[in-house]
Amino acid sequence: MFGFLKKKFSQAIESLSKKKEEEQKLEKNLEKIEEKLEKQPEKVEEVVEKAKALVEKQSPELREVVGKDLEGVEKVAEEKPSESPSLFRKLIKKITEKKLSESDVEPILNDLETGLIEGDVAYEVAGKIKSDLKNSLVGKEVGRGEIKSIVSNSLKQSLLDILNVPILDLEENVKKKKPYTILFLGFNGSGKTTTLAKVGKWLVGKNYSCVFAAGDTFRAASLEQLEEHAEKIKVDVIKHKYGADPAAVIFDAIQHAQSKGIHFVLADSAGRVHTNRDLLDEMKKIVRVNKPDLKVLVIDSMTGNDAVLQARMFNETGVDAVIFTKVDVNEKGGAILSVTYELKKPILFLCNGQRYEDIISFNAEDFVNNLVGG
Ligand SMILES: Nc1nc2c(ncn2[C@@H]2O[C@H](COP(=O)(O)OP(=O)(O)OP(=O)(O)O)[C@@H](O)[C@H]2O)c(=O)[nH]1
Ligand SMILES: [Mg+2]
Repeated sequence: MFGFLKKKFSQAIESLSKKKEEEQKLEKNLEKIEEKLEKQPEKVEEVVEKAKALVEKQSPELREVVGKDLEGVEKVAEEKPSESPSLFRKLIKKITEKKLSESDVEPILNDLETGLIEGDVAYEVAGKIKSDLKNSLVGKEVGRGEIKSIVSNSLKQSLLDILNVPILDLEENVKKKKPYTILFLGFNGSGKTTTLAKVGKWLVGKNYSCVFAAGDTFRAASLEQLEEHAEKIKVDVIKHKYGADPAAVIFDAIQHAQSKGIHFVLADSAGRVHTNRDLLDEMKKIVRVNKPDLKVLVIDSMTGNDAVLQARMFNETGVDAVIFTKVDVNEKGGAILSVTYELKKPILFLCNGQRYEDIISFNAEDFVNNLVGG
């Protein structure tokens, strides 16, 4: 699950850490030879040679800068040997400046941004992650051994910020409103009907009563598909004929639930009618007539960048929460970040398979820890 994004995040953490870790290793080694210089300032020539060799071996890119300074140390040592250790100390500091600089992070963050876009993260969101990281890293003091956790914590914070949306608790909500009607919206094939059945099973498992409303009267076999699930889960289905008005079907289901004291009405809907405009008009009518308590947009997480367009389109009816499906077959995962950033609505569940039990309550921290590690 989300292997692609995980890889991009861990590559960025590794690259950002590597440079600092190398500098810190060099610092440690230089400190050791500095101790020698303090004890025996007359050995300056030997110490400088050793330092040059170390730099050459560990950070050849620093050769030019450090080379000149080391010669400076040697020169001072000839005239005033007592000052050479402090000069050497200054040099170590210069090499291993503890603050992260813009040039340390910029190229790595650019690579991360490109990687995120390849992973279906919308441009705007990838840009936000990049600038969050830059703001929290540049100028930051980094102690030895701290760099990895600093980078990964900054990354986690940025992702949590994107996923910082209200939490939705169906069990709390049904205490206030019964029956509680949930309308499942989304494009054809996104997983509405399967997800509706999973949610039904999940609720029945918690001892809530449910009725299904067969609000997809358009697609061939949609009624049979819903009835099959209802039979397995042992809940009633309210249905009309194919071609009937879905708003009327859902209306009847709500009446049925009211008269029987049922907790939840789970209303299916069509994913495709003649045009997207017709589909939206149909959804708007359902909403107008039935005022569902929760309009849940079901998005196939494999949709890629189109997911944001879908979200915007369905949000014309007012989306209250989102469920992402097929995360079991999704390597990228960017759609979850992009859609949540766009809609700022709760993620009710992630669905990770075709069985009833393949449904996970969403927890932003678990999700982020899974992506970033740790
Ligand atoms: N791997 C995987 N497959 C899923 C998941 N959710 C749904 N599917 C499959 O996706 C396909 C479409 O699911 P449906 O529930 O029929 O989708 P729908 O949105 O109701 O489709 P329409 O009724 O045509 O609009 C089915 O084969 C499901 O088994 C999931 O989380 N993981
Ligand atoms: Mg369906």
